Amino acid sequence: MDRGKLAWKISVVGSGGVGKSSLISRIIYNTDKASSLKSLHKKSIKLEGKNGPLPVDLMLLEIDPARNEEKLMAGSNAVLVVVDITNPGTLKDAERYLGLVENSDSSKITKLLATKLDRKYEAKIWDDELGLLAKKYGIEFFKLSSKTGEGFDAFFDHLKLSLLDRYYAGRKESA
Ligand SMILES: Nc1nc2c(ncn2[C@@H]2O[C@H](COP(=O)(O)OP(=O)(O)OP(=O)(O)O)[C@@H](O)[C@H]2O)c(=O)[nH]1
Ligand SMILES: [Mg+2]
Repeated sequence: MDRGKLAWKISVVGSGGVGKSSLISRIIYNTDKASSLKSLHKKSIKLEGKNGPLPVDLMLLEIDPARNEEKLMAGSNAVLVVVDITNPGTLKDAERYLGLVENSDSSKITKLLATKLDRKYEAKIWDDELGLLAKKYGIEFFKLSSKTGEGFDAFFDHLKLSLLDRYYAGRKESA
């Protein structure tokens, strides 16, 4: 039986300039160079499903809640909240955005991402602060650079596993 291809929406949430577009480019093209001004991007991947390869389209959407875009998060399968390790104000923003996610409809996959890791010598956000915030919301945090790719594969592999787990857990519930 062909149930059609799966499409999962992933919201990339963060304040102006934290690196949302660069992260999406890293996910889609494996470079940090944004190649278009579209706000919705598609990445076709194959996950290692229980019964063989599971093709999925990831729909990536960039959202800046400071511009009142938070409604766009509705229906997301995953939300990636992004902070810029060189900009401490973005951690405060992230805390507010995590609150928005927590209060919205369902139990989405949520991850806290600290970007611009290639500029770690200018970092103004520390691991213990990231750890505390992540713990408060019961989520994991990752550090990565969209520019160099450092830390990206570990994060993306983890995200794919989380999405797969969620998919099979949901099917069990509805069976
Ligand atoms: N060094 C470094 N610079 C980065 C990284 N990610 C993004 N930048 C830079 O940070 C600036 C903002 O990046 P964007 O990806 O446009 O950020 P954004 O969150 O989409 O910005 P808005 O859409 O304007 O809110 C650009 O100059 C990027 O080149 C990174 O991992 N390392
Ligand atoms: Mg952008």
